[in-house]
Formats: sequence, structure tokens, C-alpha cells
Amino acid sequence: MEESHVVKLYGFWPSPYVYRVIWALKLKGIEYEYIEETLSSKSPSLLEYNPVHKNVPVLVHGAKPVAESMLILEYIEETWPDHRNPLLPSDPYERATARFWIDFGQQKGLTFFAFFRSSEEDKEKTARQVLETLKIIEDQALGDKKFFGGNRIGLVDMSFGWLAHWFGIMQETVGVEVLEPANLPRLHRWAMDFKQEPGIKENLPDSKALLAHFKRQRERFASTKEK
Ligand SMILES: N[C@@H](CCC(=O)N[C@@H](CS)C(=O)NCC(=O)O)C(=O)O
Repeated sequence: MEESHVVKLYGFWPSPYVYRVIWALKLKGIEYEYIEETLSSKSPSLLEYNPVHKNVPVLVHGAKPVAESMLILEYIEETWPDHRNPLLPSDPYERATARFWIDFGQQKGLTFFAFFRSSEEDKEKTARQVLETLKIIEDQALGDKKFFGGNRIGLVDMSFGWLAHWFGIMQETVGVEVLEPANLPRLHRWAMDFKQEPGIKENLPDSKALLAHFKRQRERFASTKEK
């Protein structure tokens, strides 16, 4: 393959941001080389390719690095478009609406993080805040559709994709269940459907390893709070 066409992905196995990129590359059938990073000792290449945020994922296309998972997905969609299976709607208004929900999910990141690192005393309170956010996503963004854009998965589904796998394990770590059929029947259905999609189901990190990773992280949060 010509050097200018080579695709590399710098990642970290438990990262849901990295998986967004993996899903998009797999769905498009794009070959790539995966480079696993150690976040406590980042490689010189990662620091060179992402000197501002110094985080993963970074996609390198030829010599051109692209950072920030959702921007990488937009880059992939524009560079390798498949007009029969677009990941964003072609109508400008629908596209703006899709980006609104992607942005909403990003803005609410701290709500989920607060839940994940909550103490025993405040975990129910943070769970209620997560439920409020998920209700908005279910009622306003998903509605009665199978996926956020209709019958096929697209960028909005991939941006919320972490809810379908990582969030369940996060709930298990905290010991509170929020995304369950009684509370959020349509969003729960969506999570089940999303996880079954070709390209997604074969590309999810191992649940047991992720649970152990999250438990270690939560213990670390608890010990730093006590000090
Ligand atoms: N907004 C970024 C978030 C990426 C991110 O937080 N990556 C984490 C791994 S899950 C990371 O690389 N952390 C290392 C660090 O920030 O030092 C995106 O969507 O790509």
C-alpha cells in the first residue's frame, strides 16, 4: 500500500472513544494498523501526533494525524463515503440534529463521570441525574426509532455506543442499575440492538477485563477522596 494511504490507529483497549473509531473503520472495511498505548508512559509518536490533548484515539492517515473521536468519525465518513450507507444524513437539517445529539452526549460526560466516581452516600443521587439525562436521550433523540437515524446505525449511535456495553459494566461496578427495561424501555432495546449489529458485536472489549479495570479505577477514586 502507498505510504500516503496507510491508516494507523493509536488506542487503549478499555477506551470507548477508541472503539467508536474501530467501529467506523470496520463498517467501512478500511484496513488499519492498531497501536496500543500505555497511558502512563505515552509513546513519542502519540505525543507528536496529538501534542495538544495527548490522548487516544488518534487516527493517522498517511502522515496526517486526526484527534478527537467524533471528529475522526466525521473524517472517516468524508474520506471514505458510502452513499448507500451514509453514517450522517444527507439533509442539512437532519445532519445538524444528529450533531446536536452528539454534542449533547459530550456535554453530559461529567454527569456519567460523577456517577462512576460517586461515593456510597451520593451514588443514588448521581444515578437520578444520569436517569434524567438518559430519559431526555430516549424521549427526544431516539423516540420510537430502532436507531437514532432510523433503521440503520449512524454516527449518533456510535457516539452513544458506550452506553450499550461500558455503561452496563460501570453500573455493575457502582452497584446501581439505571439503564434497565422498566426505566428506559426504548433506550434499553436500542442498546441490545446496537450490540448485535455486525461490526459492533465482534468489536467490544472483554466484559470481565473491563469490569476488573473499572473496579481498580473506582477503588483509586475512593482512596484519593479519603485523603
Ligand atoms: N474527547 C476525547 C476523549 C479521549 C480520551 O479521554 N481518551 C482517554 C482514554 S479513554 C485518554 O487518552 N486519556 C489519557 C490522558 O488524557 O492522559 C475523544 O473523544 O477522543
